[in-house]
Amino acid sequence: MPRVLTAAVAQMGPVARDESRVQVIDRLITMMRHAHARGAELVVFPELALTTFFPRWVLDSQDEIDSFFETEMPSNETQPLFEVGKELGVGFHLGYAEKLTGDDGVTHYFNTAILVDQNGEISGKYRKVHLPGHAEPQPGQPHQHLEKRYFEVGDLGFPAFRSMDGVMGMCICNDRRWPETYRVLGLQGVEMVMLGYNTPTTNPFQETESPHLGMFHNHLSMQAGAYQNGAWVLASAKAGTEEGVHHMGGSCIISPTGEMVVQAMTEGDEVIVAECDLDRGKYIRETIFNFDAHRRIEHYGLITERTGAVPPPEK
Ligand code: ING
Repeated sequence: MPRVLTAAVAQMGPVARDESRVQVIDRLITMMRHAHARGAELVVFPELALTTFFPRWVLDSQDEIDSFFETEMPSNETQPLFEVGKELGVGFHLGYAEKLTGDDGVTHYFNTAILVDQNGEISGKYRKVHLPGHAEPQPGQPHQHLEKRYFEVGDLGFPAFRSMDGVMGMCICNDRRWPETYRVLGLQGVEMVMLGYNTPTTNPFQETESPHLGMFHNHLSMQAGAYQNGAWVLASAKAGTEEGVHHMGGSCIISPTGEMVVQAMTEGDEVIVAECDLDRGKYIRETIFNFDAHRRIEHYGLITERTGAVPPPEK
């Protein structure tokens, strides 16, 4: 009996700086209901879905910084999304800014994503590891990219979770560009990777690429990661011009073969859906990317340390 999970990606258009959590949750519930009407049992929402992408600004007031973070999940404002998910039998992935105070009394700030199952229970959590941009404002830039200023590097690794009759993994935005992200999940037998992204098309840390290259690299990274690990990749953008900064769309569902199954057509709130056979990647992981049969870790050297080029062979 095939394990087919009908999954949706719910792309979001811009979230304004002053848009309340209640207003955003209403948008997410509208898209969840639409996805359910199209048969979806899972909905993937973007990175930092509850607020505008605030790392574009220098925020000096700690109170203002904290206003973008959640101190509990679910909270009174986000609880309705969990309730509707349970009512409809729809699980979801949600990205948000997480503030927590540990037992040691130290406060931590993470760029976080959770997986919530069809019973409205949190079945997985991930905290973003690859934080792009800077900790200090860059002079002369139309906007900043200060994720290193506002978030700590995630402390949960790249865990895979058994949920929704499959092996699920998550990553967040810049993580999707790094092959290590997919491989660490692939080594755990992941069958579906969910992620959200906020990708400005101009960035203070790199020359502005022509738009076609931005979208090419976006999809290239994910299609390669999907194929090389035999896993579905479901990617949800926060898109459109948000507080004056354009974010790329291109939300998509990619099969374990690396094929683009469905892609968003707009830069607004848009739901795309696909029937995902969780066994689709099995043949890839058992043949071409059979790690036990073909992967030769002993020949890779210390890939966790930077190594320089070797001198040319003796004549
Ligand atoms: N955003 C971007 C991303 O990795 C970026 C940063 C933009 C990197 C453009 C490279 C090119 O998609 C986040 N939030 O990681």
